Amino acid sequence: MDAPRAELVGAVHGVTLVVPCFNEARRFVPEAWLELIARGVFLVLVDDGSTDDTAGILEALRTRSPVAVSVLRLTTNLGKGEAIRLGALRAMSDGAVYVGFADADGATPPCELLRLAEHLRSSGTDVVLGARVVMLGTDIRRRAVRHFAGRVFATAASLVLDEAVYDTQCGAKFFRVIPALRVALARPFSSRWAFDVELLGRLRVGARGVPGLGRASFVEVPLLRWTDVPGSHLRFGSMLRAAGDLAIVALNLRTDPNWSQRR
Ligand SMILES: Nc1nc2c(ncn2[C@@H]2O[C@H](COP(=O)(O)OP(=O)(O)O)[C@@H](O)[C@H]2O)c(=O)[nH]1
Ligand SMILES: [Mg+2]
Repeated sequence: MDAPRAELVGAVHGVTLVVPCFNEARRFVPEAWLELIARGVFLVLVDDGSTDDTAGILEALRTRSPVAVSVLRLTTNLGKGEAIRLGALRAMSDGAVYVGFADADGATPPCELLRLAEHLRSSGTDVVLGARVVMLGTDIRRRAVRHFAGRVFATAASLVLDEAVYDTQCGAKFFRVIPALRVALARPFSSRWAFDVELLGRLRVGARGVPGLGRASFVEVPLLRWTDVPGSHLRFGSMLRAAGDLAIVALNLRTDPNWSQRR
């Protein structure tokens, strides 16, 4: 069966995509990111303390496209969540209207990233999450073990967030730059392995003087294509730690003074 076709939509302005990169020299394909740049997307490439040639590869892309690409280099490995948080802070201080993030391995193709960004721009919602829903008409290639582990995790994450979220862990997400996002990203995540859930929770509860986002501000958009690219850094132990992190996120949310007032 042919893969479903998703056309590249026209230019989407004001979008900066943060790409966390940890030892991605072999999986980072510059051409894919150039497709996004050609559509007006800005990139913040975060080298998360890589020890391979990631730094050189990211710098080469920046040299090819110095206006659209910036590189943030972390000297030690801080983990995906912190890499994304620091990249998003950079994007926001550079004036991004919408900030997204996507995995460096190209699991979500450029046309799908553009479709998510366009959905955010045109829909009036504040957060758009890519969802890897395996159904007729989609081409979602994920190893069975990751699929089922992901389903268990997403079910637990939904309980933690008290919201039915199908896929909290998809690497492709876009956010409107609004005060709730700024406060959600203002301090480091307490969880290294469940930071996506922590971020969604922070957006729901807000902070003093900044109301959290209501349920209607979030939408999940099923992806037409997604591929589990070989060479993952995630180990079985990380999955176990993610479960522990979820418990911490749940506790933090339940003890937040704004939790009971969320809309
Ligand atoms: N696992 C891991 N990924 C990181 C880290 N820092 C950044 N990343 C990035 O997170 C993204 C997802 O990584 P990957 O290993 O493909 O995880 P998977 O897709 O969940 O199997 C990639 O862009 C990585 O480069 C880190 O410390 N650990
Ligand atoms: Mg991956």
